[in-house]
Amino acid sequence: MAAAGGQPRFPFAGAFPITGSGAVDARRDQEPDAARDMAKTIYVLNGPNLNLLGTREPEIYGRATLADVEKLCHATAERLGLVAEFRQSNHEGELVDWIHEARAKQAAGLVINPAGYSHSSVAILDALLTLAAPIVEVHISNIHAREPFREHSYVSKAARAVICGFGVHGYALAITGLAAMIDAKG
Ligand code: CA2
Repeated sequence: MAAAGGQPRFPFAGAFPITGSGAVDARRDQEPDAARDMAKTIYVLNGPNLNLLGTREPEIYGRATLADVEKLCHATAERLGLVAEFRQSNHEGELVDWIHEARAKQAAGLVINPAGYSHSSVAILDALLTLAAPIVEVHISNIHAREPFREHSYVSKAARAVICGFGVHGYALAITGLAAMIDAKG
């Protein structure tokens, strides 16, 4: 997990009760019922060709399908008191529209695997830069250990954190980290 340049390394560190004193639970207990009961929505967006996950290149991407990843994201989000809006598109403009939707609906955060658009899309970067909510970029493979053109991601500039190389488990890690960022913000 790498924090983006210019950001504090672990801005959400305070979200974890280090001593086991139950600090987080204590703070939640003080919140009004309505606020506590209203689940926050996060968007989980997936770029081109990820609909084919599990059908080829298992040595790079594993055998899980996108439906498996969706289940993992819903389960992880639910465990953390969040609701995941999970989507995939092969079209750059549709991904941009969904980022605008996340902004309009005041999503609490966004996880994105921009897939091939990571390495080419200024349009997706520009859309992400309009979001105030935290963004976590995720890649199934380790993009730094592959072809040189995969090493650079335009999207990373807008991301609070980047996760790569953990396989599809990276989505669960991304949502867990995002939840801590959201919690730290209050
Ligand atoms: O490692 C990742 O998650 C990537 O974002 C996946 C992209 C690739 O262009 C990025 O460099 C890294 C590729 C998505 C295509 O995924 C498929 C997986 C299995 C079968 C077919 C496509």
